[in-house]
Amino acid sequence: MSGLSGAHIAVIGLGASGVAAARLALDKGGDVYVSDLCIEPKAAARRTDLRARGARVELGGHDIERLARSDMVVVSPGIPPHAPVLRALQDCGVGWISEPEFAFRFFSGPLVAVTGTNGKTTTTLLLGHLLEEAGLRVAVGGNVGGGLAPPASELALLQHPPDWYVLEISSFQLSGIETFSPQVGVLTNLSPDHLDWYPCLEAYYADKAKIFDNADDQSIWVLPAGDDSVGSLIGDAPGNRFYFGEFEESGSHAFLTDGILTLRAEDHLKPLLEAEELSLLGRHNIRNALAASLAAHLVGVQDESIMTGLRTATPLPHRLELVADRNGVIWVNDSKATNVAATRSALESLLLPTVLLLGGVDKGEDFRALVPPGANIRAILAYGAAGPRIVREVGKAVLVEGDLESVIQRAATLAEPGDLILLSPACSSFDMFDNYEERGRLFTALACGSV
Ligand code: UMA
Repeated sequence: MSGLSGAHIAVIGLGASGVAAARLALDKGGDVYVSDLCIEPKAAARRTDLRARGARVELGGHDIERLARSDMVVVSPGIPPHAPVLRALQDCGVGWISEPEFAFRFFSGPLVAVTGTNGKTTTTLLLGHLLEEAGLRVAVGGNVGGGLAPPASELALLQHPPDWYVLEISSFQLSGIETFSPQVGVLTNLSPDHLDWYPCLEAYYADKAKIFDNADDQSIWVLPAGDDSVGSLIGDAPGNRFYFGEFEESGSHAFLTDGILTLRAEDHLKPLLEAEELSLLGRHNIRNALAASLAAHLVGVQDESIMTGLRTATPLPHRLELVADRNGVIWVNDSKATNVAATRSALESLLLPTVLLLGGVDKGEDFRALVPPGANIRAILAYGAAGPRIVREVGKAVLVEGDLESVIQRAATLAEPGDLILLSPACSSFDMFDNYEERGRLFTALACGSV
């Protein structure tokens, strides 16, 4: 898409995506209208900035008539399909697109898109790092958030187009795509999530499947090996499929052999790095590293460069992050684990006796499968809105009333030297915090004894 001169572009939501989309639309010559339900000071500051750039901005509501008159409506991912504003647009027969779809129309270079239930951010950022280590100019962003990387629309504003765009894309963002088509698509894994948002698991998976919508014979897909649900998701979408997994399976291209991350290229094996040398904790991070290495290999990065990149990769905050080692007790912040699969995977990776902190917003997932067989559990403390259901569904769990600070104090009294205190809540944070980062920061500060 070359420009938008004079086109009426409406942007719904004034969060990070909305601001970036509005700035991109203005940059391309659009006549921009942005609206948001919220009237908080942060939104007011954003309104001032966007007004100064030439947009019309309305807080405290959405003008449906005006939205319906627009040539294009760009929706922020945090606005659910059942939100009154989207219902009203649907009733008027007005369609909308998601923010990454809008950004994609202005990308001028090839794209790797990374989706999946867990591990998206780690895989996206690690892949960006591997490409950078290879001397490529890379624009990394999308759903990542947390100040670690910008929304897709900001990447579309870059003066000098990169060699590769690398974008994390969520199911909410995929739900509003039309033309979005990555050269390389990575699917990290699939498991239940966001059941407070979707009417059923199939609806969540259906949005994930949209990544394959615009596939052609040249598309490259990096997929977890041996996962039937992924097989049904991709169906008969065109393109070439490459598989990664912990174990070597027939037809897989990235796996562990004798504890070494290994790629299969044509008919030879290329050992990359001892898994123990990887600075990212946990078995799931081995899978993320295999997915990122395979994607890097497929876009043409030399194996030697991938080896260097894996060696120099650093852990991300809030993802199995070791934050303190005090009086013989290790504290691990895994606040980003906002679903059952992520917490289960943390418990599979950590072998020390664990005091697990579990709770937050109840997203409707089944907690009964949360503790894997053989997990080394010292205690499970359940808290927050989901606390009572966790206690009913997870053996050993006890309810702790009060805020996260009270939960942490209780955990500290239960942990013995040699134990691990793990915040891996399996729930989102919105009952007590603005986001999982704020929750993780408080845990870290308390773990370090600095509050
Ligand atoms: N709003 C309305 N009308 C409504 C409902 C909401 O105006 O009816 C407004 C809210 O008042 C708010 C704005 O919409 O101001 C919220 O938009 P948003 O939630 O989309 O916020 P952004 O800051 O744009 O963040 C989004 C992603 N958030 C979600 O998908 C919930 C961020 O992902 C992402 O980093 C960012 O775009 C840039 O791409 C975060 C996330 O938690 C990290 N993602 C989920 C996940 O990873 O599991 C999907």
